[in-house]
Amino acid sequence: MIDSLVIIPTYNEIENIESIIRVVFKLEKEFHVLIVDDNSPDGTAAKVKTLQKEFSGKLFIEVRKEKAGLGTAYIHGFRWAIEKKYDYIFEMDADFSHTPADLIRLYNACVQGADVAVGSRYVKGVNVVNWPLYRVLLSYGASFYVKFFTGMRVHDPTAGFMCYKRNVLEAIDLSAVHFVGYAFQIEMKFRAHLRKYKIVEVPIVFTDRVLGKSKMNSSIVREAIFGVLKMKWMSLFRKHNFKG
Ligand SMILES: Nc1nc2c(ncn2[C@@H]2O[C@H](COP(=O)(O)OP(=O)(O)OP(=O)(O)O)[C@@H](O)[C@H]2O)c(=O)[nH]1
Ligand SMILES: [Mg+2]
Repeated sequence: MIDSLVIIPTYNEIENIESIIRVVFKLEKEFHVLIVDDNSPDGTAAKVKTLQKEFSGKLFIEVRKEKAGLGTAYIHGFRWAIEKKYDYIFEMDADFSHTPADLIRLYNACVQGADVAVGSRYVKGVNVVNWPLYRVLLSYGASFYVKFFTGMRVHDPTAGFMCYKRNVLEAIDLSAVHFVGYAFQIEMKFRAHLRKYKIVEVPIVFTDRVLGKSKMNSSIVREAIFGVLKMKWMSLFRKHNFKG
């Protein structure tokens, strides 16, 4: 029985999807892969369906009706993974910003005692390649902002390269998760932190996407800025709701 599922949300990733799937299946450790595609107009889902013939029993796809944000795509994937009883559930982007070989390092961190492993760019300095300066400043700045308001000792709270043990995702009330962009990543870590799960950061190097288009936009940034304040507020005054 394969214990690990990598969830990859996709929206218009036709240039990346086949290669990322092939690279994951070539790793030394065996992973299953679930693509959560939001009906990408570029045919990403159709490509995955073709590849399913070659990777039968280990490549899965869920297609949603329309683009509904990365956070809800992950929630969809988490529910799927919990139902199928995977022990280690990963988040990874399709665009090679995350190095698939690091999945094994995240896995090892969880096997060695972490409840949540975070592929972290900012454990020591800033390990980001080819991002424009404003993106680095935004992301690095966010890490101080989040630490200040939440008290969470995570250097890279917006990180989207993660491994969760299944019991963590089972304990969190997924239907109560509010946010969809970077704030979603912060919220998931904050919920795990409030429940006192052990969060371990694994240093990684993050490289800007080479192919395809970014889906980052100003509303995602705004959601994160105001979202952190809202999360803190909710955790103080509606603790049970937020902890759930
Ligand atoms: N299913 C789904 N996937 C999404 C959505 N938005 C983004 N994604 C995927 O989530 C991953 C991260 O999105 P990116 O656009 O790379 O966001 P980013 O890494 O913050 O920004 P860039 O690296 O600059 O592009 C990629 O695999 C995207 O295809 C969405 O609304 N639905
Ligand atoms: Mg990206």
